[in-house]
Formats: sequence, structure tokens, C-alpha cells
Amino acid sequence: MADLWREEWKLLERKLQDRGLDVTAIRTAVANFRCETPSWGYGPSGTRFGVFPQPGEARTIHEKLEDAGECHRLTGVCPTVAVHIPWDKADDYDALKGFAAQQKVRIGAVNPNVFQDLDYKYGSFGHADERVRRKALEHMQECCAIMKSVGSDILSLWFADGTDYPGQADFRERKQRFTECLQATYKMLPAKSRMLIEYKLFEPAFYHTDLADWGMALNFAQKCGENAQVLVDLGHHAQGVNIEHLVAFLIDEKRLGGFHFNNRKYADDDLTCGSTNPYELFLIFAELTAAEAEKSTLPHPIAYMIDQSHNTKNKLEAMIQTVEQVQTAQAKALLVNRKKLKAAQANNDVVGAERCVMEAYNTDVEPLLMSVREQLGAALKPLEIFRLSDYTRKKAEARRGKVAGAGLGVN
Ligand code: PSV
Ligand code: MN
Repeated sequence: MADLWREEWKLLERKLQDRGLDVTAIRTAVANFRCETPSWGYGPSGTRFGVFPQPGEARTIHEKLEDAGECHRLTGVCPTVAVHIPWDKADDYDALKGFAAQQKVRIGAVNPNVFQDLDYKYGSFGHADERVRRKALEHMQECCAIMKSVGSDILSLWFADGTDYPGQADFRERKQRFTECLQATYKMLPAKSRMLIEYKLFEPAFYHTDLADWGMALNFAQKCGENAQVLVDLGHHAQGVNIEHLVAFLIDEKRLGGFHFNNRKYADDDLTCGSTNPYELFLIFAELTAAEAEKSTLPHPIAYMIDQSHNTKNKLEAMIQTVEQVQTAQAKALLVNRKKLKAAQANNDVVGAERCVMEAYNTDVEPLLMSVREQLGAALKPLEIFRLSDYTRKKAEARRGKVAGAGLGVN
């Protein structure tokens, strides 16, 4: 009974071969997929209405790395962890790198934070006061130094800059200050690293945001240099925006740098990726997998990262569940028969083309994922195994009484 999935995999393999798909290429792409988890997704978080602590949740960067290590041990595809500075500030970054290695993970993207300090009330790079902009740039310098110490090659930028009321500030002046500061930051990057520019429609500012959409992020990236690219956070668009289209556009411009996976229903909800709109996630992956198959289209690997805060779910369960959902979307996207799709598109066969896409989406890829997980030495069903384990209970014992470190109190 326990090995039933093997039979299911054999059947699926045959089905995929019958459809004319290259099963080896599909397996390789699934096995090579990696997804970074965020330190802040393991720590205390909440809404502006309250924060509800969970037993055993990580309080320090070390505990977050322990949890990230557990996520990687079970899934086999999350070897890196994004950090947010100063939330994850450490006295000794060489030691932190060593501690991460003990958990069998590495530190990935370094995220500067120029939105919490009182000085940033009216912005950071967009601020009218040169002193505040200099302070923000010094923080960028600090983050680049951290990148060098921990061996990270991604500086991931997001700004809360914006205004709340018409007339509050001059849009063009703010844009010019942003250009200057982003260019200055670009020059600070350690060798062979890149800078990702994330945009967001609104929040915390409610009238205008200086970096509001992908077009603005693309424009700034182009003004910096080829190692500046756009980061797409799935929660940062207006309702109804066709994200897969803008993803394809950015790929074609060779400026798609990375993703922050999550899902939303109303605003930037930070819900589990694939929970409210799995079809959209699949369609985004259909663009990504198509481009990845044509090696020449992507100058850099796309940095796949999760950006979520789990308020009602157990943090680690939610993270593992997210990884499974993202893997499922990627695996399904790999099943789109590109040759058939191209032919249907060339003939303006609208129904035929959509059927190609739907056929892939409607395929159960669980046996494929299990067979790849076995190959990777991961748990066959990571979430199920985690829920059967006593990890949370043990951590609740070990972490009892610890004081919360710096972290995302309210997101
Ligand atoms: C902002 O909403 C964001 O998406 C940015 O990526 C931040 O770094 C992250 O969330 C945590 O606040
Ligand atoms: Mn984000």
C-alpha cells in the first residue's frame, strides 16, 4: 500500500510519454528547482490589529535558521534563507554563516530595511533631506558588507517610500532622488552580485508609492546596469493585473530577477502561495518554465523566494506547504506541450491552445514530485511527515521563556 505511488508514477510516466513530452527533461527541471525561504516567515508576525505568539516559534536569527534547516531537510529544495537587516542583525556574520552551514543552509538574499527607523517617516531614497538619504545609503553599504561576509550575491530592495495626501511632495523630485540613490547603491554591490528592485502598488503609503509598479522598477533597473533587475512579489499588484503577462515582458527584457511568492485575496495579504489562486500561479510558471527551457532567454537564474507571514497557521507547516504548492505549480507548468501549443497558436486555434494549457494544469503531478523527492533524498510527503513529527513540541520546550528578538512585529 505504502508504495502505491510508484505504480502511479509509472502510469503517469507512460501518460506523459504518450503526450510526446520529454520525461527526463521534466524530471531534471523539477529536481533542479530551488526556493529560498525568508527568515521573517519563521518569526513572530501579525497584523496591525495584533500579534498572536505561537508555541515554539523562532525568536532569533539562529532559531529561524534552525527552522529553515528543518524545512530544507524535509523538502530538499530550500537550501538558502533570506535575511532582513536589522531584524537579523548579528555580531559576527562569519559565525552566522558557520551556524547556517551547521543547519545545512546558506544565507541568501540580504534585504536592507529603510522603512522602520523614525528618520524614514517621510521616506528614505525619496526623502527631501540629504541627511536621511545618506543614512539610507550607509545602510546599503552595511548590507553589501554583510553580503560579502555571508557569501550572498543578492541585494533585495524594497522601499516603503510614498505619500499619503495630494500635494504632500513633488513626484518628479522624488523620482530623481530615487534614481541617484539606486545608482549609488548599484555601485556598492560586491563583485558578481546583483540588485533586485521590488515594487508595490500601495502600503504603507496610501496616496502614492515612489516605486509603484513593474514599469517603474524596470526603468530604474535600466538606469543602474544589467545586474539590476526587477523582483515580482505576487501580492504587490492592483486587482486583476495579468501577472503572467508582465513576467513574460520582463523575461523578454532580460530584467526578471526574482520572485517573492505568496498569495493574496484583497491586498498584500501574505497568504500561502497557491492558496487562493493556484491557476494564476501555474500560468506564471508556464511563462517561467518556457523561458528556462530556452536557455538563451535568461541571463541570470531567477531567484525564487517566498515572502509570507503566517499569522494563523503554524509557521513551519505553512512554509513547507508553500514549497509543495510552488513545486506543484512548476511541475504542472512543465507538462505544457510547447510544440502542440505553438502549432495551435500559429493556427489561431484558441480552444486547442487553451486545451494544451488546461491539460497540463489538470494533471496530478504528485507521483512525479514524490519520485523526484526520493531522488533528492527528501521526505516523500514533507508536510505530512512534519505534522507527524514532534519538532514543534520539542521547540516549544526548548524555546520557552526566550525573549523575542528584532523581527516583523506587524506586517
Ligand atoms: C513589503 O511588503 C515586502 O514584500 C518586502 O519584500 C519586504 O522586504 C517584506 O515584505 C517584509 O516586510
Ligand atoms: Mn516582498
